[in-house]
Amino acid sequence: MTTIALNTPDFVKHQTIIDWVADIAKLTKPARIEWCDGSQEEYDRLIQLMIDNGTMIKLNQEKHPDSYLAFSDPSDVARVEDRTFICCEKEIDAGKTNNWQDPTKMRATLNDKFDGCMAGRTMYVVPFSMGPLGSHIAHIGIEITDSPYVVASMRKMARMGKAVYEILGADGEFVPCVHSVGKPLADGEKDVAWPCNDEKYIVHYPETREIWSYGSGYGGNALLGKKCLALRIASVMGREQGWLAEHMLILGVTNPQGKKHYVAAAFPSACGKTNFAMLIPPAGYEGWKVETVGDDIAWIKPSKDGKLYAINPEAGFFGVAPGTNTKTNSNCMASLSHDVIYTNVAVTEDGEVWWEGKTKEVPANLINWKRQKCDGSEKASHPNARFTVSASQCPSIDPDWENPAGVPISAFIFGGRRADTVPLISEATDWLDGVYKASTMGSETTAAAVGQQGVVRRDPFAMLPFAGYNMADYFTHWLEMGEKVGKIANEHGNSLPKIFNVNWFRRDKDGNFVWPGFGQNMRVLEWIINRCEGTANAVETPIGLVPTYEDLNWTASDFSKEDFELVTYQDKAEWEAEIASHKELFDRLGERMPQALIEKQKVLLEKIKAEM
Ligand code: TSX
Ligand code: MN
Repeated sequence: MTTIALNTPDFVKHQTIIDWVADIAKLTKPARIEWCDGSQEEYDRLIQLMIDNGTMIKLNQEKHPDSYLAFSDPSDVARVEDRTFICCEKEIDAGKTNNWQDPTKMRATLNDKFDGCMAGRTMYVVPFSMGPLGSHIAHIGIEITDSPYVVASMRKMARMGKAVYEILGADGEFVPCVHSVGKPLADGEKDVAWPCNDEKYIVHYPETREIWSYGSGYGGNALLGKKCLALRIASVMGREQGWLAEHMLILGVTNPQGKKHYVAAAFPSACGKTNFAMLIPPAGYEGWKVETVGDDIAWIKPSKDGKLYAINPEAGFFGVAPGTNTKTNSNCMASLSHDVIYTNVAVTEDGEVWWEGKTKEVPANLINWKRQKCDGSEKASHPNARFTVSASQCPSIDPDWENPAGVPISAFIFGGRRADTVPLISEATDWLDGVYKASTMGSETTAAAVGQQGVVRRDPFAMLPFAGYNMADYFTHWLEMGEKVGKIANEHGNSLPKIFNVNWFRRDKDGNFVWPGFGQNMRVLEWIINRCEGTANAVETPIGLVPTYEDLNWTASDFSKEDFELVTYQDKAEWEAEIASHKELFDRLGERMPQALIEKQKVLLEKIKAEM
């Protein structure tokens, strides 16, 4: 058995990394090693390689300059939650909502799976920073992968390249990430267009801060900087070090007087996070500006004077294509004007991309995401089809989106997709009330037929699939952050961000949405920032502070007081059932549930019974 040459380039001076790469090569036995430098030349070469291999096609270069379309294996199209593991020493530290496995046992399994798994392939070493290079809030990772698709995507989604090694120096800290599609090639064996393995493992070691991913090439499983590092591992680091790693978009709102506020918002999937992050103010909001810092993840650190500063650890958008159009998100559509990697959308005969909801008309002679001619019997694009694009291409990108100091957060917004019960907007009375609202967040499954009520799935803080530790401990961390940072803030004349709960998705008896949503959400956003400024009114109700019809700005709107009633009414029976179901959630989350939230549930139920 010959050992392959490491060929360590001059720009890598970090012996721990060199030794680790050598160890992984010894285990996975690739045909060659390539240390990525993040250059355009490298990107172009890998794209050409994937075109030659049949992984992707080049799109119509007049309509889509420098853009490409990859087709995945039909079985490798989404995150695999049941194959996602948190391997800490004690099971209780992973909690009821994570798949736990004994770290020693998992190491044996992984050693077996990764043994020779890169045979016949190139092993790429990908250096990346989550967050602006050198930011005190940023963290560095190195991903070893045998997928050129991962390398090309990481270049858009993270700050990738040899400059990362300059920051690391000889002994800087990094999160080691190992990824393989799990499809070794025998001598002379021809590769397939999208190699992957039926058996998948997405493994996190919170204690040693390692990530191991096997069997999938899909973004959420394979771009390890995103969900694995920036959420699961970072949430553990944040708890230890006193900061927050959150599944939140970040946007800035500037009023006509030039006063700017940043808000961070958490929504479960299928609630339009990317659309909200790129909101365009409607008619009547001339002079207002909404700018985008991030659409998926926020890392939030307290400053010495008790303010919370957030960065977007990502450098790009890995967004769901279906449903995106110039009406729902024209900033996003403009971001896609060039340099995009699409995955699993459909393509027209002249090389233009198409997905459900892009245009009203379905183009003739489409090739669907399974590379077959469309006959109308199946969707042309996969419902989870994606675009991967650099955030710098977004017309609404915030001037401070790469500020290493982050942006100060005035408010947190939590929301879900609820046909009933939850009003358009409410404000928490204090931090504990806000943490309660976020921890009991729910969203309806969207597979339900129109008009039919979906099933509510609880998704605390929209973090259920992404917290790298016990969800109950995560609530405690939020409560403790409130206490510690709140105290420091008070000492400096500052205050904690206010916390709000929104629901854009309420329906009437016939199943029609009663709130127009999209740009109209600006009216809610204005009330939120005016509440932060102290210039907007609210009335107290058993479930929090709410605006009256008169408290919202209806300039250039025909939304009536009766319409407003439909999106804001509070139904006593619905709320009694709602609060009762919160107890089921808390019981499910186990013995580490903070007492303050358990008490809050009881108090709320009594309050609703007495006052609603
Ligand atoms: O993204 C959405 N947002 C947030 C926008 C800033 N969506 C799309 C969700 C799927 C990803 C919404 N859908 C929103 C919303 O506020 N609201 C709705 C529901 C809705 C859908 C259609 C209409 C009104 C409401 N009206 C017409 O189609 C004419
Ligand atoms: Mn997400």
